[in-house]
Amino acid sequence: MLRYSALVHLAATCLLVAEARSVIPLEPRDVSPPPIPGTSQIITNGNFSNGSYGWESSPEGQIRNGLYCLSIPARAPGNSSYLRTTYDFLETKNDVYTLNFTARSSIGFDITVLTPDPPLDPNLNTTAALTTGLHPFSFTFSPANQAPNATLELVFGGAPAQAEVCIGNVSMKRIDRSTYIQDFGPALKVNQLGYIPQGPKIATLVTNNTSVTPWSLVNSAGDTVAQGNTAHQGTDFTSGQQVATIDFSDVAQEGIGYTLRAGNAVSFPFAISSTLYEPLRQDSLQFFYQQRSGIAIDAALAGAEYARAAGHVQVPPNQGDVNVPCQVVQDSLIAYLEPWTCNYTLNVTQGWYDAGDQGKYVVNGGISAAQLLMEFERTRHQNLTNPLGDGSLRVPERNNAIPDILDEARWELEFLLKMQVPAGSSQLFNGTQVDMSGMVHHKMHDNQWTALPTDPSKDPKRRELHRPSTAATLNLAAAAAMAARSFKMYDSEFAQQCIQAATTAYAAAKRNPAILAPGTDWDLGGGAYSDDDVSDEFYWASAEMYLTTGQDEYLSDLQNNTYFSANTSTLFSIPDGFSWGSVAALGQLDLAMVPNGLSEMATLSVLDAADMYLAVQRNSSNGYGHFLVNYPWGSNSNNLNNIQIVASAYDLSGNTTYRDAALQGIDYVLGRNALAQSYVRGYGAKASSNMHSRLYAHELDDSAPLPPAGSLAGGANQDANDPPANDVLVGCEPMLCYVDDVNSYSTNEVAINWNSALAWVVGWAADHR
Ligand SMILES: *[C@@H]1O[C@H](CO)[C@@H](O)[C@H](O)[C@H]1NC(C)=O
Ligand SMILES: *[C@@H]1O[C@H](CO)[C@@H](O)[C@H](O)[C@H]1NC(C)=O
Ligand SMILES: *[C@@H]1O[C@H](CO)[C@@H](O)[C@H](O)[C@H]1NC(C)=O
Ligand SMILES: *[C@@H]1O[C@H](CO)[C@@H](O)[C@H](O)[C@H]1NC(C)=O
Ligand SMILES: *[C@@H]1O[C@H](CO)[C@@H](O)[C@H](O)[C@H]1NC(C)=O
Ligand SMILES: *[C@@H]1O[C@H](CO)[C@@H](O)[C@H](O)[C@H]1NC(C)=O
Ligand SMILES: *[C@@H]1O[C@H](CO)[C@@H](O)[C@H](O)[C@H]1NC(C)=O
Ligand SMILES: *[C@@H]1O[C@H](CO)[C@@H](O)[C@H](O)[C@H]1NC(C)=O
Ligand SMILES: *[C@@H]1O[C@H](CO)[C@@H](O)[C@H](O)[C@H]1NC(C)=O
Ligand SMILES: *[C@@H]1O[C@H](CO)[C@@H](O)[C@H](O)[C@H]1NC(C)=O
Ligand SMILES: *[C@@H]1O[C@H](CO)[C@@H](O)[C@H](O)[C@H]1NC(C)=O
Ligand SMILES: *[C@@H]1O[C@H](CO)[C@@H](O)[C@H](O)[C@H]1NC(C)=O
Ligand SMILES: [Ca+2]
Ligand SMILES: [Ca+2]
Repeated sequence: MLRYSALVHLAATCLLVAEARSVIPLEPRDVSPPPIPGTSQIITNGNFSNGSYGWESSPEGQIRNGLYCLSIPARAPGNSSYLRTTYDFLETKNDVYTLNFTARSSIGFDITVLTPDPPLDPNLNTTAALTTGLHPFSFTFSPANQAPNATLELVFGGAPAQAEVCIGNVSMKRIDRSTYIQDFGPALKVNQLGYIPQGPKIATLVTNNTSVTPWSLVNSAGDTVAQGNTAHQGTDFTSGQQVATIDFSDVAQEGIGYTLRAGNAVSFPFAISSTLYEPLRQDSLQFFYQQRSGIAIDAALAGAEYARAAGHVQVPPNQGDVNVPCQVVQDSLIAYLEPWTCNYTLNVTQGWYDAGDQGKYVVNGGISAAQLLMEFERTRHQNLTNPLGDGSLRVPERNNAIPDILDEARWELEFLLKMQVPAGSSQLFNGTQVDMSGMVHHKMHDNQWTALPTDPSKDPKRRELHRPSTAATLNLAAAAAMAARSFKMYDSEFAQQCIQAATTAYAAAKRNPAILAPGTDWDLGGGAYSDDDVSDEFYWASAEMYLTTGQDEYLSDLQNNTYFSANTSTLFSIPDGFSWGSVAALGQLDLAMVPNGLSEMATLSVLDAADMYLAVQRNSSNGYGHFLVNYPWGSNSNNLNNIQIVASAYDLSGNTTYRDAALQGIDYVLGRNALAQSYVRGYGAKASSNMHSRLYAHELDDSAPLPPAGSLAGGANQDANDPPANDVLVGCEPMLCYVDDVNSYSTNEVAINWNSALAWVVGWAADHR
């Protein structure tokens, strides 16, 4: 999950611009003239009707029949012959542009078409094969970098003999989204996957009718099987819609193709099934295999369209991840506003690609692996025959006598372990040499952004380790301590390796309790994952170390942590919920779930937290039964993490109020929301399918696949900020701030920590029929 903000973005871009120069030296330039009124045309005088105004060339050319013609010397070197705009224009990162021109040459040869802006954008750096006849060319591209000073350039070097080249009708337009209309789906919103027979079955009708509306439930044969009246609810606060609810919980007859009808509205079809969540339990976990780094993705396991070569195993053009150096000092000055580097390289292969990008971030990897481990551990403490056992997932390790969900988590854990600083290393921090041994690097990623799509094995950028942080160190301690518990009975050697690494990390974090990951360390090819409060990380890590080892040291650290005596809403970060940067709740959940001397106390606090979420769900201004008050970046994961609290309350108490509340909360993610949007690819009649990802950017390039079934979109973001969102979501009500567009990273990205939340929750739901 990557966070951007417009202001910081511009500042960081300027730094980038200052650092990286283009291949062609730039003279001082005019700023872009205002675009042609009424169009999104960026090119001034593209048909040369006003002479060469807006253009410069080498050598100088002449205008003939609306074409600009130049005489190119034979074998002119590189960029000595060119035609380019005289002014700078804005290229918005990730937006969509179309460049058209017509061209011919007296001799057939390839010219280069590029926006040679600092840095040269990889997404418009292509060739056009000129022929003697006038031919139209068209290129659609999405800039990989924010370029406030872009120029368009056609480079004519390399003609085999003296050639006359003519160019005309140059047009470059930003995508026009003015005709976009948000699709709200039917006024009657349901969970498009369906409902379980013994669970609650609630739907929402958007209606201005303040009295009752009759509804009917129709089965796939067209028979009405239940009827009733809506219950008027009033204004749903975060969508602004007037809503009523429909309760058909009494219907338990299994079937597919049910629809609800009320007034003129007909819902999307849905099922009533006791096995409703089983396919999604598997698919939500399958996402992790497909995000794996350092291993070829097997067509037999993932499907032919998802098969790919191993990513980042240092086979060119990859520069990583086998011998990854620390960030170069000049970049560290931007990232930390002070010098930092190290004198070693690490083999940091494996792990999962974080999100739409191909960085690997310890704090986000840690919570994601932890949620998978919790999903596994839950089945043990609930005495369930493990449905996630060996052979249950389409992974290479499906026949190794180890539960597959542990195999999947291990792929990430192996990476996390490799991110630990070797013994005996001192590094600069805050102007002094600090013993960093046993600390953990916060993240590793490209030094610059790559384009969408990018196959991981084709990523040519330098991969770099970033400065260790206390948060990452504690995150590894917590996740590795958890892993040691679960792996003990399957692979004692690995369990031993995990607890050793966790012990070393925990001690290192206590030695260096305030090496914080700063918000300035972003946009050099990765997100910051900054965190200026690590007391919650200390709480989580001490809880897991205590649960795994039973040692007093960890217990006393735990009891001495401010979170130990904090009130429930602080401990559980209510109402937004826990997340990669607020992890105290994870410790508390495990203290409740894993038997120990503090379980009773922790259980009471989980029930207390769940009651607070029940209040959110039952608030009369909440017409959709979710657990959200705000819609931050990745809000679907906030809803799901909150469901994990409520579902855990059911596991701990057996009180079906919590079970029903948790099941209802899931409906939101699968379509019972103001947009009637299922945010899970492949699940539901109107499901997200253009998520932001370098792997799954099908919307930009037919050769890339759509996201795999079971991928979760981030969802509504009340501060949505990206090129499509800025065009089509202006002034949106919070629940409506979503657009299923591959470039909408702020509403539609995929991320491991979002899919881990989905996996835990649907894994839990699949156990309830
Ligand atoms: C050239 O482009 C301008 C601006 O788009 C337009 O007004 C004009 O009609 C065009 N001229 C020709 C000859 O196509
Ligand atoms: C045409 O070019 C002249 C300079 O040659 C410039 O002053 C003028 O603004 C241009 N007109 C348009 C419509 O761009
Ligand atoms: C560019 O050319 C393509 C293909 O001919 C055409 O569909 C498109 O409308 C053109 N776009 C612009 C901005 O001229
Ligand atoms: C631009 O294209 C050239 C030729 O294919 C390639 O060598 C170069 O690496 C590309 N640059 C970028 C930034 O993609
Ligand atoms: C980019 O353009 C802006 C004006 O749009 C200007 O202020 C800035 O100095 C330019 N930067 C470079 C590196 O040319
Ligand atoms: C409800 O009333 C508002 C305001 O008059 C109107 O914009 C909206 O379309 C109506 N909604 C429905 C579902 O009829
Ligand atoms: C890097 O780690 C991978 C996975 O553990 C291993 O297969 C590979 O041999 C290692 N490479 C080096 C050079 O140590
Ligand atoms: C699981 O089994 C153990 C041992 O039989 C028992 O103590 C525990 O209460 C059971 N847990 C649940 C949730 O049924
Ligand atoms: C790297 O730095 C450490 C101190 O942090 C030092 O002990 C070691 O000798 C250095 N190694 C190399 C190869 O320079
Ligand atoms: C950095 O050093 C200054 C001065 O030595 C000290 O006051 C400050 O607490 C240090 N900050 C951290 C985070 O260690
Ligand atoms: C408990 O924490 C306080 C600061 O919050 C610290 O001064 C004290 O030494 C700690 N006690 C133990 C036993 O760690
Ligand atoms: C179940 O939990 C709800 C919500 O906290 C509470 O109102 C109810 O009394 C509980 N039921 C039992 C049997 O404890
Ligand atoms: Ca296995
Ligand atoms: Ca924190």
